[in-house]
Amino acid sequence: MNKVINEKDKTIVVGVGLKSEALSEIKENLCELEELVVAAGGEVVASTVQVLPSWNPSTLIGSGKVQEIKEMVAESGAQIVVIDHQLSGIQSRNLQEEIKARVIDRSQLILDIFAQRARTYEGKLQVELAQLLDQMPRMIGAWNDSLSRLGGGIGTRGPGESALENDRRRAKDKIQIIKKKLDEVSSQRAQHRQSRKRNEIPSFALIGYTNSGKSSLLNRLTGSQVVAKDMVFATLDPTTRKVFLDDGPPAVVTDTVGFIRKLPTQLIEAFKSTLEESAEADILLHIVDLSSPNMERQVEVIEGMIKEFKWEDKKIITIFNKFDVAPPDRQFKVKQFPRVFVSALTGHGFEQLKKTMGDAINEMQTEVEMYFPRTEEYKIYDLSREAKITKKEPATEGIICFALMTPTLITKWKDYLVK
Ligand SMILES: Nc1nc2c(ncn2[C@@H]2O[C@H](COP(=O)(O)OP(=O)(O)OP(=O)(O)O)[C@@H](O)[C@H]2O)c(=O)[nH]1
Ligand SMILES: [Mg+2]
Repeated sequence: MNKVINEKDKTIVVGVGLKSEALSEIKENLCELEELVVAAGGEVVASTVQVLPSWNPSTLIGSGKVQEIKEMVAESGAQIVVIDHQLSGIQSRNLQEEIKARVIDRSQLILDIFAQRARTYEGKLQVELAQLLDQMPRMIGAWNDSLSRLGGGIGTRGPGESALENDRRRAKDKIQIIKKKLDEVSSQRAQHRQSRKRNEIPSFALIGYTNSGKSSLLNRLTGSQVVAKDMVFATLDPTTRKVFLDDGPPAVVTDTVGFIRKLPTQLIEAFKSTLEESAEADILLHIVDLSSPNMERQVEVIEGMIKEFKWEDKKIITIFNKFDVAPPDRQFKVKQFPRVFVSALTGHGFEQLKKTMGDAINEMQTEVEMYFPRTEEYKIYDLSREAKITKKEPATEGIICFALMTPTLITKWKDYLVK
């Protein structure tokens, strides 16, 4: 995989937006873009913003701005310019020719970070797929452009066309191969999930904006050592750990990749199998950084994702993290419910968090009455490992048990149910 930004590459970031967008939002996005550059290993040397009435088809931004950036590059010796908007193949090429530096867009930058972070076989495949999916339309753009430059229409063949067509075909083939490999990995993961389901272990998935503290929370909750860093997209590969809640059966918690505004759609498509981990979870834990000045917008992004993935019907607990550094009045402004205020750093609120998680599991269960004849009384021990037994009483030739159970468990133990 080609790295886009190299260590300490001098980078200029360009915020762009249409007049219809709020300037504050364009600037907020630009600050985030700077963080992304740092996460990729680059160094931001300058930034500039342009607000336009409409996009320029050949360079996205206006020609005056292009000249300004060209001068900024010459002055600072920057190697890379990152534009905070999707560029077409033609636009990148034109900008690069004009500015005399490598020009990339937000998607390419995010894909580059993902490429650097991917550790597992599956993660690497997913990133490679996302990069190919990102390149495809850019190739087509360049091809169409070469045709129109020659004044060609239907039936005319441009000189570079067959080479481009070859590249495209090769990329398409590669996409198919990677998708097949990913399907294999994903079916293995599905089997793991299936076996968890058979054993009926309730599952939680952590979702949230990048850097909100998902991994830190997992570590404190389960005593594990997942890498947690003050860095966007520190986590890529899903990690599942067991958690013991005071009241209720043991459960598992999965930590996955974080989300961000304007996440490239190719990435979402490529990371489908990682996202399935969240999709299959019984309960979603939405982690919000209560201390972030952009908290509300970050919540909107995640709630948008929840809608997009059709997860609205899932049970969701909102966890407001970083309570230790949040402005004191913030907690009174949030509307989500059920919710918990915690600090993964200090441990504040974890008792309440575990209680809320335990309650959520218990709510999924109903109390059933079961009868075990004397010859099968030993099975009650197995039952106690899978469900919470609320009452036991002797009956003729056996024992009556009351237990809290999920629908799947009820099916498994149906032979002992008292109708
Ligand atoms: N002050 C404070 N810092 C926290 C808290 N929780 C996490 N952090 C810090 O926030 C940063 C991000 O934490 P992570 O746990 O890596 O966040 P994440 O959501 O897993 O991030 P990605 O995997 O990059 O999406 C780290 O520097 C943590 O130390 C908290 O409760 N209080
Ligand atoms: Mg993480």
